[in-house]
Amino acid sequence: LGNGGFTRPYQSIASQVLYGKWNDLPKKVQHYVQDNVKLCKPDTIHICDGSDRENEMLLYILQRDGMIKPLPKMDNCWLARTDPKDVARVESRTFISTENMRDTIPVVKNGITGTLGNWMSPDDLDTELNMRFPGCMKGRTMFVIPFSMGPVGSALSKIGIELTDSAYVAASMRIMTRVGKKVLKTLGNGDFVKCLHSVGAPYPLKEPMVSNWPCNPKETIIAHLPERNEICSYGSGYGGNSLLGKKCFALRLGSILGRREGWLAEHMLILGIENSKGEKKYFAAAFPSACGKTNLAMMKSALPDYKITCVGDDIAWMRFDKDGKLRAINPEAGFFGVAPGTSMKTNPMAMETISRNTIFTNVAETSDGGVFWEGLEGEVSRTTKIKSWLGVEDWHAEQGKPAAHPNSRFCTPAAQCPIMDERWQDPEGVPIEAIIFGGRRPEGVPLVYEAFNWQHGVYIGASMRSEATAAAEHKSKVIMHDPFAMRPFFGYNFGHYLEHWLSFQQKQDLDLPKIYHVNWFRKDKNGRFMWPGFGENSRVLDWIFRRVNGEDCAVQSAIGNLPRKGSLNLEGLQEDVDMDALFSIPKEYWQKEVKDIGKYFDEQVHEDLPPEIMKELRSLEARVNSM
Ligand code: GTP
Ligand code: SPV
Ligand code: MN
Repeated sequence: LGNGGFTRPYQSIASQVLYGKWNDLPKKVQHYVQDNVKLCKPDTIHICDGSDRENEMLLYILQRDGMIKPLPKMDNCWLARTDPKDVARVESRTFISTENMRDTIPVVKNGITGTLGNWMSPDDLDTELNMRFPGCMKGRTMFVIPFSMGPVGSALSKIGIELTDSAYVAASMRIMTRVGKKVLKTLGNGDFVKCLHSVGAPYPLKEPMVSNWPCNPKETIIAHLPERNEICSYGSGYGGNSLLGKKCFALRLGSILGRREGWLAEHMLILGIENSKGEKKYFAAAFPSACGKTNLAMMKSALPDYKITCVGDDIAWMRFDKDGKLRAINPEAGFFGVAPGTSMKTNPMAMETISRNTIFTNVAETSDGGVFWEGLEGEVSRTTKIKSWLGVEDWHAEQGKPAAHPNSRFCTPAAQCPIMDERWQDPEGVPIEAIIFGGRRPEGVPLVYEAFNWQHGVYIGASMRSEATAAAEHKSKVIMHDPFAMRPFFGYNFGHYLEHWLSFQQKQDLDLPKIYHVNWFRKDKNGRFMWPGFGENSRVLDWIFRRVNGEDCAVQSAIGNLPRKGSLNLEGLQEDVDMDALFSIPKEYWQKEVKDIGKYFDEQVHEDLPPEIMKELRSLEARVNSM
């Protein structure tokens, strides 16, 4: 083995293991590690066991390397600042590689650039990976992370092994997933999803690090090989690019498995809602990145009649059980949530959750050792000094740049959330009675409407659009198509995904959930939100709850069923809301909407679009035209 020009005698792999026991690894895992040690050439190996001692060690290493610092005002909380070039998911560098292109992306109309995923041939991907991975971990430790998506041992759960050269990833995976010995025991010599990750900065470094954050933005690639059950991610240490259990496994590979095995892997929160009579339901909701899932999942209801509980805030794995009920589990064990906008006023449950054992990334810090971001202005004293995420010492809003990066995040254990649902780790999952779609729609789209039936609901999911956010590299606030909030996360051809969703209406005896669309983000002429949002969204959940119970409180409109006048409970609403404006459906706007959606389907999904979806679009068009 090369070692700075000197040769040293052959080292057995077991002797490279500085933490953990090589012989504790099942044979299949040993082979996977061995192959990649040979390829990536790390100096040492750490086999994660999920223990507290290990956590202390990871935090020690991260501090020693200047990647995190303690936040003394809080309890076991840490601040990481990344290289400013590595702050979000990189969709343009995210690929799915299959033999057959059409398995992965729809065949687009002639001359059009596809926007529903990036495909690469296995040969081309091999070339790309071979340019990057050989020797990529030189001078670093390889962490071997056995993790379970879903409660360990649940029939709905799945196991992965992530190999990474980032202690930040190892520490974050411990929060976001279930890690350690129990997972290995459950796995035995079974198959697992192979997840290889490197920050792409071997020693000696080619370029100096920024903020002590190793990464390689020029060479970043996030690759999925569903036919080999593999994920290879290189060059980024950031969230969705590096915590491979999350978007790469639970959504992209998960959606492929789901189609094959008859279930659904979705970018959805799961919440429980219980009224004062003790009647309880569970809803799932898909909003695009940075569009309100975490906030809805742990909201404090403004209606005193309801109690909300949280099952999950980002991903749902759902399967119809033998009684035809749709059951959902949250495959994660933590929240990787957007920091800006989180406050005691908007999301007190999140504030309580993140007060301890939390890793913050790219937020600002206060002179008394706490955290700060946009939205916390009212919750720090005027004498506190703020240091921005970029390290500007005496930060002031007047300087024109945000204190925290708009996609700054907290990584925190779900178990700490005061309103976790008592069944959030139930291996059977919870029964879903309503599915809610939504997005940031500044214009034209009412607060809530209901699908006429399952097929219409699938159409509504397919036609979702939303203003771009900072969760990925998109720059301006354009309205993007984001079907099912899954555009960046589809593991396979979106046309086939639609067929999969539609297939459930053909099956006998399924209790298909009702489907809704919500929009908390409609704006008035002055650019202000028309609806107060957050806890007040419970008023919409209440209406949905009553609809699911069969209450006659809706009226038909061209786009779906709307709350009958007076049926939305507005008791105690502090703000003056122009309900007529909030629920208006401007005919011209919707005529244009129908046209845009038609063009999108025709260009992007083209021959892969199921005829049922086109039929729904045509019916909508006819209803809008006769408004
Ligand atoms: P990802 O983690 O990226 O998938 O995002 P998410 O869907 O979980 O979004 P999140 O709940 O973190 O909200 C994103 C941003 O939207 C935050 O800044 C919130 O404060 C803001 N937000 C959430 N809900 C509402 C709402 O009801 N009204 C308004 N005006 N803003 C909201
Ligand atoms: C999202 O972008 O939808 C997230 C954050 O939840 S990330 O983990 O980076 O994907
Ligand atoms: Mn998300």
